[in-house]
Amino acid sequence: MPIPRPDPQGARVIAHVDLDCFYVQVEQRKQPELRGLPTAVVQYNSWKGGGLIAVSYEARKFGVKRSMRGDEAKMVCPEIQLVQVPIARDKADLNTYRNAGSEVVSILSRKGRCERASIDEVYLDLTDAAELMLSETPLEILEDFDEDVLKSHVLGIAVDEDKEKNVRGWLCRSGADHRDKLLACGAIIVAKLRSEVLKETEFTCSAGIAHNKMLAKLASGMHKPAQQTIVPSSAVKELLAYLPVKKMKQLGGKLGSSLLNDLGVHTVGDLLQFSEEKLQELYGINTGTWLWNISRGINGDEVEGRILPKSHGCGKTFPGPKALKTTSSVDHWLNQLCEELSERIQSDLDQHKRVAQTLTLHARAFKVNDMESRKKFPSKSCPLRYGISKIQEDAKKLFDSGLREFLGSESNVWKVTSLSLTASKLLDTPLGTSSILRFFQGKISSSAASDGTQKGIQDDHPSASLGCKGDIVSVYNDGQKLSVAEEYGKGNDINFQDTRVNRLHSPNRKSKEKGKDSITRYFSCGNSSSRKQAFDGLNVTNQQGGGCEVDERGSADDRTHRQTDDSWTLNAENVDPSVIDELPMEIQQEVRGWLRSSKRINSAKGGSSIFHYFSSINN
Ligand code: DCP
Repeated sequence: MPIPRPDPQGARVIAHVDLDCFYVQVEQRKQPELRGLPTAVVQYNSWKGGGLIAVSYEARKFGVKRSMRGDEAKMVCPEIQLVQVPIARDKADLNTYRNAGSEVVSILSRKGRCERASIDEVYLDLTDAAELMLSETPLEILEDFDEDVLKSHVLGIAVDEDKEKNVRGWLCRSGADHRDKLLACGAIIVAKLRSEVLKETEFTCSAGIAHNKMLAKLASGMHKPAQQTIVPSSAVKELLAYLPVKKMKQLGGKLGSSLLNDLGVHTVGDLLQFSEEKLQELYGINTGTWLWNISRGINGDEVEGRILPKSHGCGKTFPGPKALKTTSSVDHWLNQLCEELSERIQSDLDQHKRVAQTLTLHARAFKVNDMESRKKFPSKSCPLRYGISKIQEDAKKLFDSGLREFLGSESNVWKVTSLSLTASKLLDTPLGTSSILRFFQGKISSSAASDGTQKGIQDDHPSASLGCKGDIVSVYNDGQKLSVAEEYGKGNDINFQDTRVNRLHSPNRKSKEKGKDSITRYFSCGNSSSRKQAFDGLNVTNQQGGGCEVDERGSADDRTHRQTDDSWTLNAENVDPSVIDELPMEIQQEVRGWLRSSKRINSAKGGSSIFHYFSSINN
């Protein structure tokens, strides 16, 4: 349901930047001989030449469209170059495109808050940069405008033969109000960013510059490729008066159809005839107000400072005769998807220090003897455990659980036409915890190897078990439970634990100073569950921790830990800084950073505790 947000006070400058025929540009960069030629990227599917997913502007001139298949495109444009998406694990591999999108994002984010909205779209909040530019350079005196700026389309100004002169006049007219001046600065900034993107990545992009996200997004698609469009406030009414409702984000579906069929509303501007109360009466308070707002170009959505994806997903469709009919074929594909997902979340962890919390399985299926059934295959989620085999195991459980629910008591023959997996709830890890992990794992790996526990070491990959917690039980949608013993890999626990304790108590480590050996006891104390509680206590202030001392004064220091029943409390803010002194310098800095950020971490709901990083040791 759309959420109405009033425009914030004070003018904003928001840009929406969208790469042109993105996958085609990526392929043309790989094969420069394709530049300038009609080109399309086709899906991994040989049927009728494969489905087109991206079409170059040269090919569009011949009438080639994304909805066509390769064979059809060749009929319309015989010289079209068809490039197949890269393939890995028998399915499309979009990594090249994701990485290319990231290159662009890193350039665009130089000038303001940046939100990556999709693989090739970005919102920018350029308000501060525009205000700064305006305060330093009055536009009226600007003479040297970049060619790209003068080629901007400014909605509402005359488009005659001397368009560039008109644009120049609009950009630096003396009577402009502050809002328009800010937009003019925004246009200059965006043109510069676009030319940097071209220079550094060889990709062209188009942009919309307006006072809010909604208008910027509408504008970016108005003039493509490699152009930009500015929406001054004075042009909003006319823009919306002619904008078909279905073109507006969130009006493409049922709501847009209802406006069209029930109210006879064809354009967004047609909504102006309805009062806010009437729209609320018809569509509810939120949607009613949202409709009233958008018809006036009001949209207060913030540009979220997010340049990384919110989740990682991978899927595969099995159309027509390719539908999966056996659990073994489902298992095969789930394994493939899990491998890809595992690689991606691991790379996110390595590069961005983010941990995914939730694994979700979506599937589309039908019952062979009951084709009329409208019952959908239910999506299932569980806490995400790192490591390919764990993800595979969990994905299968999710599928089985979904299938049981989908079939109910009937014993029916089924077919699966799509499978997808998503890793979501990506939380920032406390600063530096991954190098703490590396530190401990380095020790454990080498020791364990000499102990002949190679098998455990392999399972003990840095990715293993991050994110799994004691509360994993009962999280399955259908109440199915995972054994906690299984989660904590009981079998290997003792070896690893002992190894770690021994290493930390190495004779090289002197603990003469007060508090110096306390953290070793902190890590070595008790069994794995008490250690877990101790770390949880560190991470979530006021939570109950494990039965071990934190520092030498700990037993007497009620501020630092308290014993209640058989559990302990540790407030991160009360950790004696001298305790940290005994750690290697690299770790010291990061633990301090982590303690500083503990407030932020505390606000994240379960699953982000430092214990997750150490729990892998026990698997
Ligand atoms: N894409 C896809 N399947 C779709 C739509 C898009 O795989 N049904 C991929 C290929 C596109 C990329 O996403 O290149 C970006 O999609 P856009 O809708 O932004 O379209 P393009 O960038 O290809 O073209 P345009 O210049 O019109 O934005």
